Amino acid sequence: PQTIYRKNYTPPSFLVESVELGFDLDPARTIVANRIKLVRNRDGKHSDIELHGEHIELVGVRMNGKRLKPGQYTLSEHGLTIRKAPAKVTLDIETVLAPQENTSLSGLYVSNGNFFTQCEAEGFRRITFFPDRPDVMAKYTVMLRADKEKFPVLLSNGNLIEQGELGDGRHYAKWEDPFKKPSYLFALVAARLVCQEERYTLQSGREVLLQVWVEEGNLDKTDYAMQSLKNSIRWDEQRFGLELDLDRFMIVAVGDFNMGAMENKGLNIFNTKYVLANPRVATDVDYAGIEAVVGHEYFHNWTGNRVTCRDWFQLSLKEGLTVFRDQEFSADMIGTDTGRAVTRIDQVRTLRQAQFPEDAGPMAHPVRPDSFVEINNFYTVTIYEKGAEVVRMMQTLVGRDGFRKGMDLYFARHDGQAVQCDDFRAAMADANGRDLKQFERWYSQAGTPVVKAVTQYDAAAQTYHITLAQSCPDTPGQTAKLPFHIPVAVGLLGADGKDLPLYTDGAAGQGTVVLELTEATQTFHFSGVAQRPTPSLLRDFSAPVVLDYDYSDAELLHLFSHDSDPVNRWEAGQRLAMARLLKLTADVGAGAPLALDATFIAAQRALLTDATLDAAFRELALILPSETIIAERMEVVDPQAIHTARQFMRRSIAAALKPELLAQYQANQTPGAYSPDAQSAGKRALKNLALAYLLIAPQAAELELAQRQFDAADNMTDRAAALAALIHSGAPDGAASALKSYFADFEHEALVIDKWFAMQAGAPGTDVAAVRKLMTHPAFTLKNPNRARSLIFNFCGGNPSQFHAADGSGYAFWAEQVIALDALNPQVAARLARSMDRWRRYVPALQAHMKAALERVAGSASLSNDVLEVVSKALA
Ligand code: BAL
Ligand code: ZN
Repeated sequence: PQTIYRKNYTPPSFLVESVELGFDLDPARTIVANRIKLVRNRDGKHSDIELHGEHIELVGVRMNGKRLKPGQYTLSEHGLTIRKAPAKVTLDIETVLAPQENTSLSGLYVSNGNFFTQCEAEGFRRITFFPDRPDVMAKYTVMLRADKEKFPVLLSNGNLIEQGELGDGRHYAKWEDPFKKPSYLFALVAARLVCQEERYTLQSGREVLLQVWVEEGNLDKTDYAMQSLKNSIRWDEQRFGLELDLDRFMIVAVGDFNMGAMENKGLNIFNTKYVLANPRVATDVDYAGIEAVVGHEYFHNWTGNRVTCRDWFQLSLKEGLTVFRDQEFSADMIGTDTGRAVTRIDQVRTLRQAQFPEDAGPMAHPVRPDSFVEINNFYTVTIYEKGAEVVRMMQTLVGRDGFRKGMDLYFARHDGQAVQCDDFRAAMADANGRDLKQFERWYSQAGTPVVKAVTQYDAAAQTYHITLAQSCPDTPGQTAKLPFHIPVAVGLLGADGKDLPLYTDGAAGQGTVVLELTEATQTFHFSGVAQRPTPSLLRDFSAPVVLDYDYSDAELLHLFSHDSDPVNRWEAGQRLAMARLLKLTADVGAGAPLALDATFIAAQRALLTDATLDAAFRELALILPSETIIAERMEVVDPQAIHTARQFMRRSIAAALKPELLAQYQANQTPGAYSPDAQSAGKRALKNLALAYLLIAPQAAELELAQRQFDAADNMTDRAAALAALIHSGAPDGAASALKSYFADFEHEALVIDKWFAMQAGAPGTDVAAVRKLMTHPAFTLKNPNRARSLIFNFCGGNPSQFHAADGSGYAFWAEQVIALDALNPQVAARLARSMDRWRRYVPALQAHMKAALERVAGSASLSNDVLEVVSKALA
């Protein structure tokens, strides 16, 4: 396969003025008529028209009305080239597709009998021949024709300008998008659907139509998505002065979807997972996900659609920024300081769980990559979540008001354009008179920087010195990294646990100061420090780095009890736990006896029972670092030892804190009607964490408690938590009957059945044989991405002690499934292929099995570029 390099970017030779698309929709044979008006681009290098096209049949092409003969164009498996074209051209291109055969879910496809599209990144070329690149923006008019009985609803981008009957049972609808857009934002839906709709008044007084489209039985699950959409619209007006630019905004839910959702102009297409919710079927986490994803896609309307990417190397320009925006939206919707901190802690956990490992593995890439084989492999946690961290750091450096100024300048300069990550950084710098040149390295250098801190206190001079040294490990293709521009937020705690007033350059008396680390090593001086402080470093996780500081237990306990920064308070607890988990893991490996100190237990107890703290915060602080996060801290990973160590710690906590856990279980009940608000969700989270602990080595009373919750729950959060606790308890009878009744109750709710598979896939008691058995269940199918993810991904990525079985059976299973999925859906297969990224770090016996499995996949015939890129990089 061919590698594509950022440095080889060339402007398009032709630009598109307008596109008129006509669809005669038929699941077996859809005919697409495409009229494109092209003009020669002044910046273009030649006079050839290059149109992308894949997996479609060309019926005919006319240029300025004349049919082109085969010798006048070149057709390859990647597209169509017309050599030496005149400066102004109208092309009429007809293609034929078979949407019902399209299992890749890219381009035009059929899901449950309905038509949907997914065009990002390069799906439009599976519909028609077109310059399918984001820097070619055009106005679209779309005519849809289909059987009226089967497809009563016909939707596309923009405004509905005409509709009517065609005779012989068919009807049509014509849509026009008033805004220029790149082809990846094109969408159509032809379906039997119903909608919840609402007229909504923007702050300016303009009225818009909002719609949420779902299958008939799901109209009782659209309220939260609609509410989230209205909240998003209001939030973007208030925080960024950005108004909805269309008269109509639609969200459509589809059960077969590769991603979470897609920001097509005016016609967002969503995975049902991020639309459908009512208390009976959706958990608190689902509700939060819906709010975040509805926000995310809506915010793309400005950051992505109005200003888009010049090329796919700039993907983080829209994704990092839009994730940052949806993170801020979710935090603002909670509206409290602790609520904000809780969302921040969640972000840090995601980074450590998924992004840091990616940054340290074979697929590591900069936020703005230099090359790729398959762009679909680059919709990563680095582009999204690290990209959002990079945007967040800019806000930390220029301040919230400065950030707004930078956003305003970005839109003033680039509205309607396809631009680069550098343009965003330049707008931030210019609007604030800041030099952000060095900051560019966050976009160009991969890898997670390590910041090593050393402190020194001089009692006589009352001075305190913090020396920060940064380094960044090598990543594929990149060595000898240059220093980053790192904002390090710092506070100093006195013996009473309060923040000391800080006196240093740029700070006079605040509790927190942002140090700007730009050199390899720098020392920062504080004066007027009357006592030896406890440093609270990297507050609010002010940069996506690993902080290396030799904290004593006493210091960590002090921070854990008192830090005014909740994120670092949580972090101190994680450090206390991690140190012990690493020691326990080593002890397991050495066959030494395991023990957990009373100090740690006491700290856990104090936290659990501290009623002054929000339940949501306590729950997060009580979650131990995951097995994946522990593995990342080890040179040589023994997954069984990690699992044993972590389970030992959980059992010890459960045994020592049983009365307190029971008391918290009772104290955090949420009587009354279910509400997904953060306060109630936090209480349920803490209560259900307590339940999970109580079910670790359950007696009859605890099993009964879980069973009672399962039976009585009026919401999915409590029901699923009780079921998960029963499954994890290893008490087979309780779990079996609960699993059975849960399945019977929700047989027709696909998203709930996904949870049923997922809970079993992730349970340490579920081995490969059990997963294989679940795959034979009539409700299982590889073809539906949500279902495949719920069982197979959750096993390969979320059940380390079984996936890494000593005989390599988990890896053999993985190889089989990657190959099977690849034949259906390469994008989803390539995601699963990533489960083996870190194979070189495992104990030699496992490494050998992993390598064999990787080689088996790499050697399989007719592999997609998607999977080939992932496994080749892993083996390189
Ligand atoms: N643009 C792909 C889906 C998303 O990030 O919103
Ligand atoms: Zn996005």
